Amino acid sequence: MRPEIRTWKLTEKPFNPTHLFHSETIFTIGNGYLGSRATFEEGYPDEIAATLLHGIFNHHEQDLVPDLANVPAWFAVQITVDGEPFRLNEGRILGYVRELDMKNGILSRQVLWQSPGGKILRFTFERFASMADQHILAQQIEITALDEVQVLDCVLDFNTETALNIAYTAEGPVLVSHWKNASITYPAPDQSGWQGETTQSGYRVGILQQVSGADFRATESSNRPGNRFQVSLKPEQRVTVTRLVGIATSRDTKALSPFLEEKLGQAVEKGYNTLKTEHCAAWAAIWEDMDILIEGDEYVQKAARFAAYQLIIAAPQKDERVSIGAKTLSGPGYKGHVFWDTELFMLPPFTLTQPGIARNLLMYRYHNLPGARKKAKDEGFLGAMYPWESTDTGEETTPKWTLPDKHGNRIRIWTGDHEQHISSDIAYAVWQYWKWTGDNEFFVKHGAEMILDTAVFWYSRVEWNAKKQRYELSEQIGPDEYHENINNPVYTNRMVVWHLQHAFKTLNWLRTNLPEKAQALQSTLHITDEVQAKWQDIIAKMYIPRYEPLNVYEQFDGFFDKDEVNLALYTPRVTAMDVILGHQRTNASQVIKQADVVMMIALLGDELGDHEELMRNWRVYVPRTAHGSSLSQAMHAWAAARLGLVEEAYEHWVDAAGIDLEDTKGNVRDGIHGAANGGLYQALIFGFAGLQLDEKGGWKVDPRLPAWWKSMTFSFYYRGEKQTVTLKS
Ligand code: IFM
Repeated sequence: MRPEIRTWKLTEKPFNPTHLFHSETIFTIGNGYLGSRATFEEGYPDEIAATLLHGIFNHHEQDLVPDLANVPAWFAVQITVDGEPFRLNEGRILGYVRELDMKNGILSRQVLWQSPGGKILRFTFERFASMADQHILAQQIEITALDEVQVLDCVLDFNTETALNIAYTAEGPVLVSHWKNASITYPAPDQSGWQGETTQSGYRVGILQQVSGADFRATESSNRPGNRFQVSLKPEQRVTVTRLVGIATSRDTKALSPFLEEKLGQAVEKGYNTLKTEHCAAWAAIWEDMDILIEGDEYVQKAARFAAYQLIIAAPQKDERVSIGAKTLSGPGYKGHVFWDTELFMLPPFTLTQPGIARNLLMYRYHNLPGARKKAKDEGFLGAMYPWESTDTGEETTPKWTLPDKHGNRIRIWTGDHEQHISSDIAYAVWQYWKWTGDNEFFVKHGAEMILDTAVFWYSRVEWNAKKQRYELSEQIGPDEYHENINNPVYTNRMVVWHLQHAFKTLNWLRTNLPEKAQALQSTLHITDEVQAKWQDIIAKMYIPRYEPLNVYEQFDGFFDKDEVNLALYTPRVTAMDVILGHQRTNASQVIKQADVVMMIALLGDELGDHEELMRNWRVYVPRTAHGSSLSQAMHAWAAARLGLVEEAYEHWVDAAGIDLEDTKGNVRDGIHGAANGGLYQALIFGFAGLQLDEKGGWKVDPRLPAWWKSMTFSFYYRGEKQTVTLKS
């Protein structure tokens, strides 16, 4: 295969049952409305079959927190060949290839299989979630008999048995269903449908299918509605069947059934091939803006496309009430909850290339200001304090406890209480979006309010240390979550200063351009003279910890008093350092979970100091960082590239790419690491290419490309105008 084609494809060949969970995740398809894991059509007992729709959260009574409710597998197929089920663990696999065509968002599998009874058949499965119409799913199955088959029996049904989630109960994980009032319909011999309602939140989801290509009849099953056909096949005879599915929720329409019928009717009228052509055209338009071309490095090229692919399939194109969970829509990890992963990792690539999507993601936070205000109020503060984990209500949904270990011990999770930097992270994303897009309409109506009300929160949150004449923050968690309930995390304290500086810039811009709006916001958000005076004071007197013996920022108060651990001795390592050392010992050590001071370097760069200063910090913090979070290495790649450490940057970038592609952390089964992929994209654009806004109100690049890259080409939008840059090394 030519490299150009190879870099667009993920290929699994031969079948590798030990990698099933990994492959199920990385071969996920989606269209920004839903994500559907690449589990096999015929289904296997241990698979994690998940089709997840944005916004369909439900809080199961047995669980600690809400979850994205898994809907039935829409692509399920039960095939029997002369009475013997087609299964990869029975008979013989004579040939196998699974492929994800990332250019076109199409998943396919070909299997040459011999039944236990000796019949050889060739199966081709293909499916996609239409990027042209988010309510349409499509599948085509081709079965060729190489021996005579008396009865080929095929059932194309909805596997409702897969529509289960894992609930983390006090007794341990159990499988639960989020559905009630399920109804099944068979509108015609070649149609069937399923609808269900989530038990607590009351969302309705419906799927309706039409199958063609054979003489179908309804299965009439009460738990696996579908349609079936039977044929006899002579050697080399082939049967091709097509399934088109309409899918929608009560979030889309009040009249679910008519909506589904209309959608499906339109799809049937177009037919599979036209739908596929439209789907591919929609993908082509996205790649026009989002593809990064890297000549001279096939691995990076493919990994960059993989990262962008995973972001694209998870990003809501039309919905501003949902956002992207940490594990995208590709698995059950973190229950679909939204963290800072979105604003600082996944969103910026869209700010540059698909501003409409970035706007949707920011609007999700805008619509959830009431949840953030509630959280601030509940904790005795003013303004808006965004939750660490967020779902559809915008309220704090971080679980308070981990699952019990084998001795029944649970650990308190403090992030929902103390990881407060997220409010400034969101403000940072709003500001960057505004600066790159020039979307004044968004900024005036929504963005300014988010920046200002979160700044009001900090006004009420910071603590004045009269003895030391400075503002401080106690009981915090910075990006490095190995150290909980610490004081003065430098990342947070410094981001607060950045935040308040930009609250003033926001107010000043409004005062100059829309004085009435400035006035209105000041009045509704209670930004009095006293508040502004204190903001000024905080900017001037916020404590930014330094560690003088090394002349560097101090990650938090007392960080260097903790035990030093030589991380080099703990390599090679697949187990996270907090698991190796245990929770308490890690807490008592200088082992850092993820980019923290380095994260600050990536975001604020030379605002923090000159090259020497940043290098000193880099040299101190990198050897102490265990990369226990997938968010870490891409930020290191970005920061290293800016520091001119190109080879180190490259190593970090490739390690970050391996998190999903090679499953180096061993947890891809739970879903894609959305932040790692967003970080990879940013490390290429902001790190290696050095794209940045310049002081004169334009943009500039400052490339630091690895010597073996022949060129790097990418596009982005600056104030509505598309820019394309080619850099040569
Ligand atoms: O938001 C992250 C955090 O920074 C590290 N732990 C996992 C979270 C979700 O990805």
